[in-house]
Amino acid sequence: MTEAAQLNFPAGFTWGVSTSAYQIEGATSQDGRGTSIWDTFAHQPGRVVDGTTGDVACDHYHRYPEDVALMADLGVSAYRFSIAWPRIQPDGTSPANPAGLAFYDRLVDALLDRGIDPVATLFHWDLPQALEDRGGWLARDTAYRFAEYADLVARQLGDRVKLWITLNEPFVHMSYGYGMGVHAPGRMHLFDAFPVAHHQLLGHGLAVDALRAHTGNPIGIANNYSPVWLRGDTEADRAAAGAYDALHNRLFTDPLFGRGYPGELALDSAVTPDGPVVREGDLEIVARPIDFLGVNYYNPTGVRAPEEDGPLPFDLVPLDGYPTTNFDWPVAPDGLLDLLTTLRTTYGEALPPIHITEGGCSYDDVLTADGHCDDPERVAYLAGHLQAVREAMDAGVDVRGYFVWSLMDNFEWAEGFTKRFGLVHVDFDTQVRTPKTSYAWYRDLIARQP
Ligand code: GBH
Repeated sequence: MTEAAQLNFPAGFTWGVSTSAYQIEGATSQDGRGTSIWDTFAHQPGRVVDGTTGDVACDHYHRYPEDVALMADLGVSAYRFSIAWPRIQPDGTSPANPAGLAFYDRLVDALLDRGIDPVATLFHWDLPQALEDRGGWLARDTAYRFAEYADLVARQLGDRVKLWITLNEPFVHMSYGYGMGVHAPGRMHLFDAFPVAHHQLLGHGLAVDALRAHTGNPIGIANNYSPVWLRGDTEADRAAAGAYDALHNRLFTDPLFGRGYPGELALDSAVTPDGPVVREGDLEIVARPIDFLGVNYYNPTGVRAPEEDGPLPFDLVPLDGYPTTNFDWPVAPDGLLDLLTTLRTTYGEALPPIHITEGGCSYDDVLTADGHCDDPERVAYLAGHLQAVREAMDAGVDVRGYFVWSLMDNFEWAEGFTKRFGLVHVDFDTQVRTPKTSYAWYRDLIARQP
């Protein structure tokens, strides 16, 4: 294991933590907040493994001063949070709800008071339900509504937000939400979810324009990436790996850098009853220049050709020889090094600076009777992955920051409260926050940097 003492990063490297609105805020019907697709989904029986919802979550909406104090003591230079669209526009189209804007105003000012840079994500999966009722991201109109929402937020927060992120993980929102139906909105369009990809990316590009009108600060997007590790040596295995890479990694990246959609996915001719999905001029909007690429990295994926004829052109296989988290995700820091160097070789000079906007792991963290929570696996995970970032930087990849997922245990989507990713333990009955060993480790690491 890498000791924290060996991890030296250049001055100015951003040390951060990440969260998202629905996972921590609670207060879902307060101060005029509208219903989001996650409220609807989590309240349907059988959707979330432990039957929980984000109604209260970490009660961050009321406890944000305490949470900001925890971040200040941790010594982070930045905090990545998301803004709940239905707090700003309860039905997705209305004029701005002043009480909704006011919450983020208070949060941003509290952060700035403590010298922490606010990093805001506009969309982390909590679409206003009223827009879902009009087709959600399957509808082209949602892209234009997203740009209007971006304008309302940017007018209010402008340059007080130091980094702007349009979308979080559009791949997961498309595949889990609209492809397999395991996330909100719970639709199952496995083979015709592509409009969801294009409309999110179109919304991203339109939002970049809307944000630029109100801020000079950097704008990016947070994609989740998984390096594809070939498991097999036949031509068919290689084709399967290429197909998975195109779908998981390149679908949401190639068009950002002016390459259009990966050819092997044959998406450019996609049509819906409303006409072609990709219209004239769209790809120029999608490719609006961005100032940084947000990279969410958890693990690599083993891929080979399907053993039997099935609906998908690949099989995902476990990676032998790696420890796993309690989510069964492999712990593979070398995957992060691989990913970063691959992004650099694939996109070359077109690749902007990178922020690792998420990285972390869940374990069965136990709070002892005397109030300690020891999580050595998380320390090892973070040390290994930060070492990988350092090596990628030495190899010439321009990485500017790392944001741990997550500041605190929270509502882990379809897993409810059964998966803990935090540096801070949360007791969901009492709302007591207890920093874990990993919090002290990260604090010491940050304190030692120039
Ligand atoms: C992120 O999604 C989200 O942005 C965040 O809200 C969430 O809480 C956090 O991560 C933790 O889940 O190799 O087959 O086991 C992460 C998306 C998709 C990454 C599944 C890991 C592992 C699939 N994840 N993937 S597998």
